[in-house]
Amino acid sequence: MKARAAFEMDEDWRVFHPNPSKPAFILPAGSVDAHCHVFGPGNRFPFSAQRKYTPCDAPKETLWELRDFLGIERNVIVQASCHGTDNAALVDALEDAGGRARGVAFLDRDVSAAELDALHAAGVRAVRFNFVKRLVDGLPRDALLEIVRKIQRLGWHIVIYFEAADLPDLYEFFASLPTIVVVDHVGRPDVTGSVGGREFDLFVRLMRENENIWCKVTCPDRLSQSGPPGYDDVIPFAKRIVEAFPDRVLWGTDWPHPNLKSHMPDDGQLVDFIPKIAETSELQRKLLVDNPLRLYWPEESGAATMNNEGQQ
Ligand code: 0GY
Repeated sequence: MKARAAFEMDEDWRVFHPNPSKPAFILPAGSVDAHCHVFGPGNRFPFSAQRKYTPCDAPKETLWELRDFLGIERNVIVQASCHGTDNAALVDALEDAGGRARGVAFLDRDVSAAELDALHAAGVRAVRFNFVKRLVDGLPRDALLEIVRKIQRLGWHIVIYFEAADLPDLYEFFASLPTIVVVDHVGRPDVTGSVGGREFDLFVRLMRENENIWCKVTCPDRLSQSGPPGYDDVIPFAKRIVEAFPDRVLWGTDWPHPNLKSHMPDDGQLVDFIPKIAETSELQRKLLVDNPLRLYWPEESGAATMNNEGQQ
């Protein structure tokens, strides 16, 4: 039998919360966790040789337990950089989910049509481009565009991860992308700056001028300086986006919270963050149910269907 690699998580790795609290906020029926990950298990799905961190195992079974405990109905599982472009753990989770999960993959530029078809059949609906330098060695833009050309026939969209300080350099490239584009983690603003300041205004402008650009209002735990339980300093940033673009926002837990060094969030508190940034039941329904269904389960969505340029 082929020997499997044994992985030791990084010494400073923080393992996900062992027993999150029950949230006070009751999620509406049909809520989607639109950003979460699975890691390994490493002895079954080895981590990438190019990875920048070695996490703890975070298997699909634990994700399903969290889903059920929090009152979530579906998941969008995002390929994490530690698995590189080997999407096997992601596909395994999607196949186990009985239609209740969709996926976002990492791809090589030479990915074949048959590989894409297999990913689509498993439930993948998007490709992720990561521009966070500490996490990946970036791909050249012509490679990204080659991948974009390949995914368009499947109606997939693009998920981008970048830090706000890098947006000025990336703005025109992002604005030129032809599909729906979903931005991770509110565009990672520096929340010690002003919500009406130049840096965050640039991100708001990107969304205002490009109706195909969506945003995940995720990871207050990752963005906050004031910290748990309330993550109060992140509220104005996420709320501004939810109120300005109610039909283009998504929410997720980010479980198992890769690379957090300051603390490990209680996932129940992350659910209780939602009504602070989406104050009405209509905003909450769009954020948690209507928008993710329209994007990831359009065949089940009651809303008008969209082409993948975001037009209804
Ligand atoms: C996240 C955040 C991070 C990690 C990754 O792919 C990844 O490794 O996304 C991070 O370290 O900021 O999206 O979960």
